[in-house]
Amino acid sequence: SGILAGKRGLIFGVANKMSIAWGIAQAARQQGAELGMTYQGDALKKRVEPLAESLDAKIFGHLDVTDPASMDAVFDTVKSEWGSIDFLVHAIAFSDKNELTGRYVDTSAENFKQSLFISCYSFTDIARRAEPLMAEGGSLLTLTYYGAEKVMPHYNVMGVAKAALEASVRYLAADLGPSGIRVNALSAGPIKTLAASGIGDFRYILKWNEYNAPMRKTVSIEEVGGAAAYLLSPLSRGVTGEIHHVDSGYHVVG
Ligand code: 0WD
Repeated sequence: SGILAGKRGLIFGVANKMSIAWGIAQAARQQGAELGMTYQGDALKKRVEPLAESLDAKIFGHLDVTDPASMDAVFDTVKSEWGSIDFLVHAIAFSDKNELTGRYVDTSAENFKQSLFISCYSFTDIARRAEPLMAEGGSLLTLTYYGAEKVMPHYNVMGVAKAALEASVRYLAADLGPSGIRVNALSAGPIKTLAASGIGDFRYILKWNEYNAPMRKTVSIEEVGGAAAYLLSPLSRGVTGEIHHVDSGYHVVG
């Protein structure tokens, strides 16, 4: 039972127990979903395997969004083993951490291309590959951050990448809506994860949110998971192209 009972979905971007994708995976499982996961490279394989096992999730192997052969392999395996999916979560982003400090204006062309490719284009690439697996309709979800809307200290090129990601949520929603596929993003407040530890002065950002957000606290991966379960489920069947903030209300004051 649960709002995702009888639904099958893929969750990309679990690195460890702190990952937002892990909070989403746990919530989706609690709500009755059957899950598939991937890991990025052998270093994460050892971490992700036991996590997947604890949720009875199937591991579809290595996925690196910059490696088209790994994308082909994962989607081919999902097609042959599952045939179809109901939802997909993209919780993937990357930038050279040397550029997540100092000034945005100093971003290199190389890191600009890499950050936009991994943090934005990969969601479009994944959406295109997921469409044929969602013949009965489905829900695609990505993760974004307030730095897309407002200048946040040190978020720099990631803010530009997230702005592009949020725009692509709207274009994808328009393209895939006629096929019954919804496309949304959760804009999560700051959470201490592996990816976040690369951002300069991240502890200060956490404190700032805690002092200023209407709810006077930061959010947990469980709270992001709860909102994700709703957006992945038929409860949100009238919702697409939406950027939904899960940030203790910070965006109304910040
Ligand atoms: O405060 C935060 N932590 C927030 C994160 C606030 C708002 C949004 N987000 C976003 C991130 O930008 C990202 O899109 O949430 C998403 C998930 O990030 P996370 O949970 O904060 O971070 P983490 O646990 O590190 O997971 C991101 C993972 C990677 O981990 P590392 O840290 O090893 O790069 O994204 C995956 C990888 O597992 N990833 C890739 N997967 C496939 N191919 C690639 C790639 N090329 N690059 C990174």
